[in-house]
Amino acid sequence: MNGNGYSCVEAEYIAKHHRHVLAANQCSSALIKHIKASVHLVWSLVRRFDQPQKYKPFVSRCVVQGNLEIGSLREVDVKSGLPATTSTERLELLDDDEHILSIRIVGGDHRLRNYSSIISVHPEVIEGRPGTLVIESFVVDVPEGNTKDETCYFVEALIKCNLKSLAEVSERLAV
Ligand code: A9S
Repeated sequence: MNGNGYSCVEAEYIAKHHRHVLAANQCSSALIKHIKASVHLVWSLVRRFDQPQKYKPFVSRCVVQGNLEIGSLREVDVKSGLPATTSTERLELLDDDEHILSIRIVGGDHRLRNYSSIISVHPEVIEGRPGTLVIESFVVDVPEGNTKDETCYFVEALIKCNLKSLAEVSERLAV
């Protein structure tokens, strides 16, 4: 499998769970992370819509109004040094059977318009032990004055940081 390609298994999960309808001025991509921890442990971190700071390194604070149901909104404050300070995000899907979380960004002082993402976690065996395949996909508007590549590169860099941190937190807890 080359650096840009997906394995058969990954491509199957993407086709099944990571369908995005793209408008003309949007870009989309899917990132993969293999984590040496059980899917139960990784999902317990990913599913916490109310506490993204459990693993997301850029999040400094998160407040959810009401309880965790489809349509709930979270106010995310992010750390200094980023081209943003806040993001308002809506819970679109939280499936504890298929292990899929989907959110939509509906507000904030950043430049990600019409951003929605899907993260799914799948059991796999890594070096003979329980592991987790994480897939995170997104779709977002390409801002005026930016190219699709620039936009994808920016978002992919952030998501790669999130997934690297998810792996570190999960693997530390799995010891
Ligand atoms: O947190 C995620 O799941 C993914 C992204 C791309 C979040 C990005 C971000 O929170 C910043 C980190 C603040 C960067 C938002 C919404 C906008 C940014 O510019």
